[in-house]
Amino acid sequence: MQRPESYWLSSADAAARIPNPMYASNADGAYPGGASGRRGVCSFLRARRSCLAAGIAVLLSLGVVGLAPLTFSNKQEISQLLTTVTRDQDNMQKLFITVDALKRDQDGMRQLSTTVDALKRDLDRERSRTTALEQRIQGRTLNTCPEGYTMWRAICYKAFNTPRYFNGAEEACGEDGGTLAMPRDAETSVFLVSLYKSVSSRNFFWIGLHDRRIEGKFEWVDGSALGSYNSWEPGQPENFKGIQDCVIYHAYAVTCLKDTWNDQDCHSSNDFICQVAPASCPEGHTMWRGICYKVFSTPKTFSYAAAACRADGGTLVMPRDAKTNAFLNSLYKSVQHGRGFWIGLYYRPEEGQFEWVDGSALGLYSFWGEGQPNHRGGKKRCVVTAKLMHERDRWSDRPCSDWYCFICQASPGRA
Ligand SMILES: [Ca+2]
Ligand SMILES: [Ca+2]
Repeated sequence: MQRPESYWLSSADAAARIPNPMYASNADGAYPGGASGRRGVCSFLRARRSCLAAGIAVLLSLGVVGLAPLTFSNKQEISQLLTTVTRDQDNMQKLFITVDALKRDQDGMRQLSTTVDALKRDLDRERSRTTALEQRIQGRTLNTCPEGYTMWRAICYKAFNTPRYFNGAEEACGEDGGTLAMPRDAETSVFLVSLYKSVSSRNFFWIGLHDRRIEGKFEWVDGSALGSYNSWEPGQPENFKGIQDCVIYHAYAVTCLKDTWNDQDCHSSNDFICQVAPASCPEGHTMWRGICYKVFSTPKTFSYAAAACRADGGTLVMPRDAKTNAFLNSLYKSVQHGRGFWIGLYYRPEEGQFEWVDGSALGLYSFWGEGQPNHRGGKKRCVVTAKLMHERDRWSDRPCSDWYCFICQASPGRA
């Protein structure tokens, strides 16, 4: 419902009649009421509109004039600030990317480190396996036969096709450190037959069996009785013409049974079979190419080291060729990681040359380090295989009074 216009007007008038402190200080002093009052207000506003407008204009212009430079510089700063913030944001993003990448790298490094650790463990395992294998190989080489001999049940045998009397054959076997062969069982007998057949199938071969002491009482050359086993050809031994006291393998026979025993004249010339106990090194020694070696880990002066080797039945090592030299280095490294070891080489001023401890000359082979030997006539007269990084296992002359580990060599013994 629309209100009548008079209501609106009267409301406006009522509003106009409310005293306003803002204008209380006006010169008019009071507000006029009713229609005449409304007119008063309008005239009042009209009278002052121009003044207000002018005032506002002045204020605005003052504000514009005063603030203009400020706003401009702020804009610049804000713009710069915005640029900086944007740049910083970019940088932060880059930094985050870098950090992520670094984290990934770190993870990668951790994985790599784990892999390296695993590889190290593998390497260690392989090393111990290699060492174990080397020890097994060394263990095998601890029992070796002389050249040309074949091992059978822990004894070395060799068939010689250089005919000798029984005594001569015994001597030949003795030169190899053994005796004529003593086949005490069927298996060994079978082995010996195959062995001499590789040399000759047409000869007789002496074995270490005889009845030289008491006729008909056969015994082995080590003095033991024949025992229960024998391989006599039927009808043997018959001591033909009363002069047959030594026994052969009948390798070649037309009318007789081949590869059986027969007594023969000891002064007939026949091939022969020798047996030798395998060579062995004392405990703690390693055999290489028929020589026993041992690393001594307590450092001594050259002369004390040489004396220790003599007490051990040998000498300081004399590596006369590259392979022996390399073997000694590997042997040393298998037990020691020190700065080197004495070898049996020293300078003889009276001879003006280096000699081995057995009195032999140095020879053609040497393994001197760079600039070595460097004090021939001075204090440095004894030789080490030097182990420092730059010395690379090469020979170097040092004062004989220095303390080094050492390696001794000795001949293997036969049981
Ligand atoms: Ca006889
Ligand atoms: Ca006979």
